[in-house]
Amino acid sequence: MKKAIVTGITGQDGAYLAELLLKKGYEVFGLKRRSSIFNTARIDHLFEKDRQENSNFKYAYSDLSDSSNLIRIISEFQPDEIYNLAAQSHVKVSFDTPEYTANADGIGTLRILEAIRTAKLVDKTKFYQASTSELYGKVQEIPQKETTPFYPRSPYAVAKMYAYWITVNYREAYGMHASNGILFNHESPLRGETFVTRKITRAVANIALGFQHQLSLGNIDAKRDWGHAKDYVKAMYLMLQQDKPDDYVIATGITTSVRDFVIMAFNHIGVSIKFEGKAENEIGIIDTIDFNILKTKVENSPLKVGQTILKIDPFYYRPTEVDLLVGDATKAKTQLNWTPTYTLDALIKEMVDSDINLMKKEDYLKKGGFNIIPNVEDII
Ligand code: NAP
Ligand code: F7E
Repeated sequence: MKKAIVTGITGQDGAYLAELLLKKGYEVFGLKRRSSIFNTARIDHLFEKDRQENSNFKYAYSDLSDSSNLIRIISEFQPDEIYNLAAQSHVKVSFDTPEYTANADGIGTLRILEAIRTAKLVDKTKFYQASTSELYGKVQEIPQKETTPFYPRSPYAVAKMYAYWITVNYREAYGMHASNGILFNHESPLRGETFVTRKITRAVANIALGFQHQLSLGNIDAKRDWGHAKDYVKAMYLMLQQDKPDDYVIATGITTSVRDFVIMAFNHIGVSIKFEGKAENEIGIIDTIDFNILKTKVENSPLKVGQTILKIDPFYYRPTEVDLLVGDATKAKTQLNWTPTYTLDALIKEMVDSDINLMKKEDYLKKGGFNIIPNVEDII
């Protein structure tokens, strides 16, 4: 039985990757940092048959800032594969916490690589680094591929740039099987609520149900290449099954603006939007409602034509923005035999439907109701 360590097990990708590896018969050891509240919702289902001695899914407390802990865990578990998914992964937050982001996202990767060396597992343990399309930042080429020069535009991207190159360096210096997946944005119903796609699909659900009146966004003209996280964790797994380590772009090759994502998400519940005004004064207003569609999603929705459901709030602007990302995944397609299976339309449908169901659940309202008070919504 193969053994894998997954850092960032409580995150979106950690949850999907753990599920995939368990299905493939792996023993999975998830690493989780301490939290003051329960935050294992994304992986609780993996524990179902668990808290039993013989479960293939276990986790331990760990933090990328703690090398002795990483050395101990890696030495004891002797993994065949390590997937380093843990990170302070929010680009805007990295401008507020640049030093912490550098420590966790940059030096954290070095700590794992050094732990592999210290544990004398250089020839046994294969390593995956969660690199990112944010490395391309102010893009030097369209579309971006493995050979496109990097131009990071945030403390997050600069930290990830260190992690990218230290992974390459340990591969070249020590012959480690260490690979970078340069993943473009990938989303799902499990996406963190403060990333733009989930913020939008959650708002569509809340607005349709009458729990929230408006959605506040920053730069809606930014363009991203959005795929489904389920497809992207398969690519991570495939990289570590290759005879030789390498670096791969994982992307759909299609770019869409945040504005168009909003339009598509509302269209899914039968609502079309028109935009008025410019820059900070731009607003989104309900233009038409197809009640036949809306009724199938939310009965008795209070939505009305003419209602303002979107406003621009400069709070969400970034000091330096990444305007456009679109990836060329030809190398992954030819060498890993990887292809994305979800269209953006299918991804949005899944996310909006999932959020409507989530918001409708009475127990969710009782437990997490504070999350959907409009004023609180404004800060994410
Ligand atoms: P995510 O949902 O934000 O999950 C990040 C995980 O890292 C969480 O489990 C988080 O724990 C953990 N973490 C944060 N700081 C830590 C620390 N100091 N020590 C240990 N664990 C820590 O991110 P994701 O979307 O799953 O992304 C996975 C990885 O891929 C990240 O490295 C991200 O930067 C990278 N990436 C993501 C995308 C994307 O579009 N999703 C694209 C390219 C690269 P808590 O649950 O306690 O916060
Ligand atoms: O922003 C714009 C924002 O935060 C996307 C992370 O997983 O992918 C992610 O980073 C775009 C940006 O993702 C809001 O300015 C407008 O242009 O969803 P996001 P991101 O910054 O692309 C990469 C590949 C990673 O590696 C990261 O870990 O949307 N935008 N208004 C907004 N963004 C947010 N979050 N909130 C807004 O209100």
